[in-house]
Amino acid sequence: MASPIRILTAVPICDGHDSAINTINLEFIRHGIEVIYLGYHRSVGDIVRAAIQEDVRAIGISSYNGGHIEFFAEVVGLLRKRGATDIKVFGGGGGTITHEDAVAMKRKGVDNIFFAGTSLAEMTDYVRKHYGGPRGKRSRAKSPDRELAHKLTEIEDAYAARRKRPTRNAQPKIRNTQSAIRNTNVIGFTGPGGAGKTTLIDELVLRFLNQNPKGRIAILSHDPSVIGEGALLGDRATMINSQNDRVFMRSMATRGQAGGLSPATHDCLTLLARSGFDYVIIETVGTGQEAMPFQKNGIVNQTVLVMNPDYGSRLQLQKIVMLDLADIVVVNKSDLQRARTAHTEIEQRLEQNGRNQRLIDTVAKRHRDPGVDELFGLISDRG
Ligand code: B12
Repeated sequence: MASPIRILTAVPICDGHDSAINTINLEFIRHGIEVIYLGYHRSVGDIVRAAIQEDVRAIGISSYNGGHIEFFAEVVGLLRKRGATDIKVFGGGGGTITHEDAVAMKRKGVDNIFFAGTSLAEMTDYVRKHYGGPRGKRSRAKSPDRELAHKLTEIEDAYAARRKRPTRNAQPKIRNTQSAIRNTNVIGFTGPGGAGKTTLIDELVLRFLNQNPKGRIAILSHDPSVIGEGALLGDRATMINSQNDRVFMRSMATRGQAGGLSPATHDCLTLLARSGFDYVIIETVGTGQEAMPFQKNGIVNQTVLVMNPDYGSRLQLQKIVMLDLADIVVVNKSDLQRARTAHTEIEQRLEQNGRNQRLIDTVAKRHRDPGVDELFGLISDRG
């Protein structure tokens, strides 16, 4: 079986019209496409960086701010500059992009523009027809981001085809891989959906970038999907600080695997851990009580369970396996009313384990939150 088509969608800078792209995303997903949604108000640089790292087949831009001719052309131009001409550009923008504009845009390298009144089925058919065939042979990528992105795709494709093991080409060419892994701090984040894992990670990334002016960080982020079906890979849309050239982020769909990660995760994580990053952060999908996603991934140095104060009664805590396993437990959204009770109840639960696990309260949505500072101190300490 082939991997699902992966595309990236976004709304340009100075544009908050996201209603059309939200509908289109859902239709793409319903038709088996994996959509990495970058969100609105996104710059050319952010879009091209994300598309290269995610190794998508095409970028779909929804534009209503009036600057479409220049914006689309700049996206095409930057892709060319970065050697990523295999990534195509298409889009729409109802009442704002005229037929004459579309002609000019196509002349500048845009594949297609969809006008008001086009049916969702037409757009989906277009994507499947034009971006769904096998990828042609690609020349060797000259930039590190592209090379890494291609190798991650090879690993995912190998698993999708049930070859199980990645191809030899997907193995990283690093002489001393063991010492490369030793120098990389790999941290696993898990927890229920809506606890704020992505926002928390984004705040930690900010602290890392500030503390290490030359350091690089990788994020491997997961969202759920059924095997052979589409998925909304939306973590990038909540990320602000992670839109940075020193951050390599890859979004993965679980492709039918339960437990929070994808069948290809272990190999992708190993590749990232060997690729010279200072930190690799791995984020699971929103997990349930039984999940212990990092048990099989021997290269994760520390595990962080991010909880929402609203987990129900104290009894529920007895059933959450990760409370036994996590090195650090975070009660995020600790500004909520129930957070103090949650802290006390979780503290008592952790005491039963006798493992010296750390418990930290955070408000990840708040800038300069002291709880996030404390968490950053702990994970950078490595233990
Ligand atoms: C809904 C809307 C809003 C909503 C947006 C809600 C939201 N979260 O998206 C609200 C009310 C908030 C809003 C606000 C504003 N809006 Co407004 N808005 C519209 C409106 C009426 C419809 C746009 C829309 O969503 N259409 C529904 C989609 C599904 O259909 P469609 O646009 O026809 O798109 C088709 C294809 O193009 C294709 N398509 C679209 N995108 C993509 C992407 C891909 C990848 C693909 C494959 C296909 C595709 O899908 C559709 C298929 O039929 C348009 C008028 C118009 N007719 O376009 C104005 C319009 C875009 N807005 C306009 C303006 C000026 C504003 C404001 C600046 C107003 C103000 N002064 O505050 C603000 C700016 C908001 C911001 N932060 O950017 C202007 C823009 C003018 C310009 N650029 O020259 C327009 C054109 C209205 C006008 N005639 O003046 N707006």
